[in-house]
Amino acid sequence: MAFNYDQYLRTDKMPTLWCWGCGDGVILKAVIRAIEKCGWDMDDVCVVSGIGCSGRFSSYIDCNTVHTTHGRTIAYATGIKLANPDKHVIVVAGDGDGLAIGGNHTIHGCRRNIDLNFILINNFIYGLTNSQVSPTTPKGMWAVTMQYDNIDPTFDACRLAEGAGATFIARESVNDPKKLEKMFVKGFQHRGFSFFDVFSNCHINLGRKNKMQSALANLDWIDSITVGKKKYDAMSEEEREGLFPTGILHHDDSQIEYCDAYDMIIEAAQNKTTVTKLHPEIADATVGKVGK
Ligand SMILES: Cc1ncc(C[n+]2csc(CCOP(=O)(O)OP(=O)(O)O)c2C)c(N)n1
Repeated sequence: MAFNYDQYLRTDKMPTLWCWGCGDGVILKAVIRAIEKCGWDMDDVCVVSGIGCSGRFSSYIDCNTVHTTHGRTIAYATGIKLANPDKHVIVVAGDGDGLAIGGNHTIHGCRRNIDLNFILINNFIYGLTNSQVSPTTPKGMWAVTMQYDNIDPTFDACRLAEGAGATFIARESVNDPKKLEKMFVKGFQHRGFSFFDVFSNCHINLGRKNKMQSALANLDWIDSITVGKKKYDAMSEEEREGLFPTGILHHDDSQIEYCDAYDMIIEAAQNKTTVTKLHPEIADATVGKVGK
């Protein structure tokens, strides 16, 4: 039987404002299927999105939603999650939203390991505002603000997330909706910060002067720069040039989740003591022998 998306969508908002052939709809459907696979009740799900084409995500999915300010998704989502630790919070941001104006929040969300599901819709450009360069626009591509081609180095968001401390990191593209769905299921079930770098097409604004004006041409290009992690790991440094590994890139269940850590503060305050006295294991080795 065909999957019934309607029960998860605000059908009165259809058709979407996304351009014809946009990958954002593929991601929306994969998220819905993953929610269904996880058995989550939509009343227990909160989707927080930023500003941009990707920001429309929260308008279309029928659950608790917040359409926040540009670059501030993680700040809002952190408050929502801390106040409602039993709810499932999904954050959606574009590459401009999540890595440029909101880059600092992304770093600290990863570092705190708060149980958020952060979906970076990475279309390599500022889509909504018509083709300004973003942190992930590849070096050498044209953008409205890089009329002579982009001179900024190509950026791997997953490596940033790993360096910052995210405990689940995965990448897939809209070329493979099944893999996308599976990735979301795994990450949604992970307790901690899940970082999904989803490569999507924007043939209208990325493609128009980069020789991929059709969705298919843009998707072909995405295909040409992605390779499964296993294959990637077996490649030499030279072979890896210009390629991004896909699949689950990092998964660590050993780190404390931020809401759990925050509970320790409440416990310490109620007992008029400190977190490190109650839970010495929480202190980092760098605390050393400060004589507390
Ligand atoms: C504080 C602030 N600065 C700038 C803007 C203008 N603005 C709206 S969307 C956007 C960028 C969107 O690009 P991205 O985050 O990559 O999302 P996409 O549209 O590609 O999904 C910008 C700069 C804004 N709305 N608010």
